[in-house]
Amino acid sequence: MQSLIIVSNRLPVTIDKTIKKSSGGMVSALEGLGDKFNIRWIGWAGGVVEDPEKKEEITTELKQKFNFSPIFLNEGDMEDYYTGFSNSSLWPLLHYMPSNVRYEEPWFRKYQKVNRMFAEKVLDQSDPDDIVWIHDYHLMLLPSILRKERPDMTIGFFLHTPFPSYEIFRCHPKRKELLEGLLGADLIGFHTFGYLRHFRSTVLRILGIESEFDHIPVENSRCFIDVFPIGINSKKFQEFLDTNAFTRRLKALRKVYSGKKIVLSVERLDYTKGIPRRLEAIDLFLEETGRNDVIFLFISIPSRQSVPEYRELRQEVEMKVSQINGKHSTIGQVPVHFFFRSVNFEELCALYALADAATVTPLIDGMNLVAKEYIFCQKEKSGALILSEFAGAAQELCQAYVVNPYYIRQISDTIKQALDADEEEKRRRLLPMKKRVKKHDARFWAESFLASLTPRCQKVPCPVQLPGLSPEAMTQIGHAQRRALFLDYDGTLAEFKRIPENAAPSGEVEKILFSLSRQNQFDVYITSGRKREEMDRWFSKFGLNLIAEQGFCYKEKNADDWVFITHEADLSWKDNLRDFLKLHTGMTPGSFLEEKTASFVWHYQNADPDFGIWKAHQLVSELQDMLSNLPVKIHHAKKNVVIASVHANKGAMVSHLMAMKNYDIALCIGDDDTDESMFLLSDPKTIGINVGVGKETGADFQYPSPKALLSFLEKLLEQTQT
Ligand code: GDG
Repeated sequence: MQSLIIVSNRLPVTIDKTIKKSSGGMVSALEGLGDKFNIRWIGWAGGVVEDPEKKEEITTELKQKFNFSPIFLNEGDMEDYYTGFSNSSLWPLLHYMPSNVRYEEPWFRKYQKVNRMFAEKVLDQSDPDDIVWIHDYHLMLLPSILRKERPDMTIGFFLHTPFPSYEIFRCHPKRKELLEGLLGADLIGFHTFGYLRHFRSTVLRILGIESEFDHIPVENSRCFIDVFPIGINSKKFQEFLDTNAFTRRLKALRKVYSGKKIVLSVERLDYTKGIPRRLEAIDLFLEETGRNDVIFLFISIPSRQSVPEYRELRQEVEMKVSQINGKHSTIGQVPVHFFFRSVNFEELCALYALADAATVTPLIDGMNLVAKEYIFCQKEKSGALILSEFAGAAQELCQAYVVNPYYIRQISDTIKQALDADEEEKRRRLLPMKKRVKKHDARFWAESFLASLTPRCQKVPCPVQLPGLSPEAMTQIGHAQRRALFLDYDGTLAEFKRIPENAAPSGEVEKILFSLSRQNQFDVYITSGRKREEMDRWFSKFGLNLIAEQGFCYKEKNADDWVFITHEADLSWKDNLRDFLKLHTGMTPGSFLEEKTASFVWHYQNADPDFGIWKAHQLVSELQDMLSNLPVKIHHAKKNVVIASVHANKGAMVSHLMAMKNYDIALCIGDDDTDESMFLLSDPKTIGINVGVGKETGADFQYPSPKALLSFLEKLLEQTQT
């Protein structure tokens, strides 16, 4: 059976005198998958255990009882990795609260260290074919650490919190490292499309990687992104709702609160949950309605009390509760019942079933399971769910009473509306939500995530539309006497660089260029859009033929001078266009204009990515109108727009040289729009090879990346050697 390794910050256990399994949604969702997978779970056991014997004991028991493998953190790890980096830095960042974000350098070092500890454990506990599913913001570096060690590993990552907009995420000092860490996964799951959308735009703006609609290209592979809203452990709730114990408990609670309307709040005491504003709304409600038959029941679970913001929040909330009660209590009626503790599962179910309304008004929340659990537990009556539009759950529970958690009057009015609504109205809202919550439960969530993860990770190194060079083409090349190789540079031989000057040949590229200069099987032409001077500066040392300015001129390897393809090109359009292009450049900060003998190139790789592409489309559309009757071609290439004389054409130059030199075969290799003129030549003696993925091309064959092309070239030289 296939093994599934779940990795999360905490193991779902409480270790006291005995070890007990705790039962969150995730535990039960995964338990249900036991028939499909052999499940192992890796995570922190909680607390600090120093004694090696005790560690050994816990490890053995966890393994035997539950197939869990514990990570042990020391005091320092706990403070820096958990309380510090995870809860005081990442949590507020991911929840749009940059003013609460604190950052200390040692915290990140510990976060790296603990992520590595998790990686070691995963590597130690897994076989190459296992599936690894990592959970949440505590382990954002883990996917890439694992990927480095095991390039073929199947790795999924699910983020349980929101992913904020780029403007927020960019505030974090380690934004780049965090994103790079995540991109080691094969699949990243989010609760909502909004979070996915923010993630894509953040990756574009911080890492400069443009994503496809469903994946982000990463080196030679793809990191898929998709939406999987988590659900509740419906089986467990249903089982309890069907018992007599539940009926008894509900009856008892009804007796206690007889004659009262109950409005319930259940959450960890966290500043994301919108508790102070909700209390203000309650204050307003009580003031305006004067009702003394409504009880607001707060179950506030103590959380992260070692973080100062949480201690302050507790004080603020307790103060507000006492003010409201001081103001609105009457004999026999205290409006806010505040419990700073958790209740057991049975009590929780009974409270859900009892409450006439639930107020779930977080300022922001990844999903919020309480909202779904409340809906599920409505059995005999129809309770009203008052739900923040900023909880992920609001995307699914559209029939709830949706409120803006910052709009106190609206919350107050909605409580009134919900309590006054008749049974039919409440049922009309409840039933479709109940149906959805029941069907899309935690098991459904886990199954759909894994169903997406497994087929996508078939270890295909890189997706290409076209195959690499065929054996027949290789034979054709082998038989040819006079062979030419037209080789584009940027994006083909060398990876595309944000700053064009930084793409000078080095390392592997330099090595292959020297190999090409030493061989005599092919006449090699470096076929670029770059200027003549730059070509001379970068390539003269290799002793190769050069073609510059998109095919407008060439220089043979031993020659001193450049030869132009024609002296009759009409270039007068350039004078009319120059000022227009300069104006366009000025209006697009970060862009720049390059002028060549027979062309202009407007580069926007350093402009704001969205604005740059928008201005490029605008430019192309305006130029098409302006230049329609002139001998000019417009190419929207990679992060640039080329406006070139029709004579600056790589295809035309290839034809010219083929005829002049009588080649029997020519391999034309390139990656962008300006190379298509070579691929579209109808001469059967040319073979087109495109470098890239997912793009329409007229080439015959394809390699996914410059790296893949370099290996192909090495092989080509070997195989054509006589
Ligand atoms: C994170 C994201 C996302 C609460 N009080 C008691 C109690 N609970 C249980 C509830 C519910 C769970 O705790 C709380 O889940 P939430 O989803 O509301 O919130 P977080 O813990 O912050 O979870 C969140 C979630 O991950 C899943 O992806 O929805 O957005 O922040 O299941 O029932 N359980 C018991 N007693 C209590 O007093 N027994």
